[in-house]
Amino acid sequence: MPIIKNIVILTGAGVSAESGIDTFRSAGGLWEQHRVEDVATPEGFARDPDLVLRFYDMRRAAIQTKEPNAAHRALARLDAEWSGELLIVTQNVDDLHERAGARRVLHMHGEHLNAWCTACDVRSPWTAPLIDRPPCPACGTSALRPDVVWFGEMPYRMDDIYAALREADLFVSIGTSGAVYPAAGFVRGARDLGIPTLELNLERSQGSAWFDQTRLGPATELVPAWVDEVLGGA
Ligand code: BV8
Repeated sequence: MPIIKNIVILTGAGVSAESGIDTFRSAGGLWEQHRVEDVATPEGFARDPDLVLRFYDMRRAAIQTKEPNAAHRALARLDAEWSGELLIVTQNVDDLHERAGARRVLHMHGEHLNAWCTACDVRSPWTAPLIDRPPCPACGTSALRPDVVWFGEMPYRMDDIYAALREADLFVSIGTSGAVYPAAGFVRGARDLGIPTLELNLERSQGSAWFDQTRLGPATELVPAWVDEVLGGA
């Protein structure tokens, strides 16, 4: 078994599903209730800002009523006890990784609990609705938008993610369908770098064929067991 020192973990909506946060593509999921192009694109925001602001106000309020689950807690434990490099790259815009205690977390698609001012470019911590066009805490302009990466927009900190992947000895993907790029391409990048890859997911994903190993089941069972294994072997 090769020595594992540096780990990159990619998480998606599936890691927060058991906390009661809707995933995107599951039956009754977010994309069944809303047209992606209407609520998660800059064009949709330009066309109907109220529709988009209400969509994110609803989700921002909802996550504040949810709690981290055993998968979030297990990853927070790994973060606290792992002496090597570790980066939790999440596609999720909720704050459950951090509320579970994880620190080495990178939100590549943004965060619900920030508001981004399109006038002064400042991102401010935000828990309230944006529909009433509140003033930006930094410049006072009413030009706030959700701090999330919409389709067609560049994800955050891609250089940091690729740098961590280049140093990684293991790439693990948890609770993601592998439907959205560039995140869905990380497993192939890891393979090309000769890095072992592991998938933990409820069902096979669009990327399963690219993983060395896939374990199927709920994150609250698979993730604590995997963390025990890794720390047990540490
Ligand atoms: C970009 C924030 C330029 C907003 C999101 C290449 C090929 C084809 C298309 C493209 C391409 N490159 C770019 C594109 C276009 C596009 C794209 O990928 N389109 C898709 C639809 C084909 N990508 C973009 O536009 C991206 N920007 O490309 O910029 C560029 C190019 C190169 C390099 C740099 C930049 C921006 C995409 C980001 C959009 N914003 N979120 C918001 O949240 O509202 S994406 C959003 O959807 C999530 O963040 C996430 O990324 C994605 C949803 O996926 P998942 O999280 O996986 O959720 P899903 O519901 O799909 O699946 C859940 C999984 O969990 C399932 O597998 C299920 O089995 C499992 N599960 C469920 N319950 C459990 C579980 N597992 C374990 N336990 C459980 N209990």
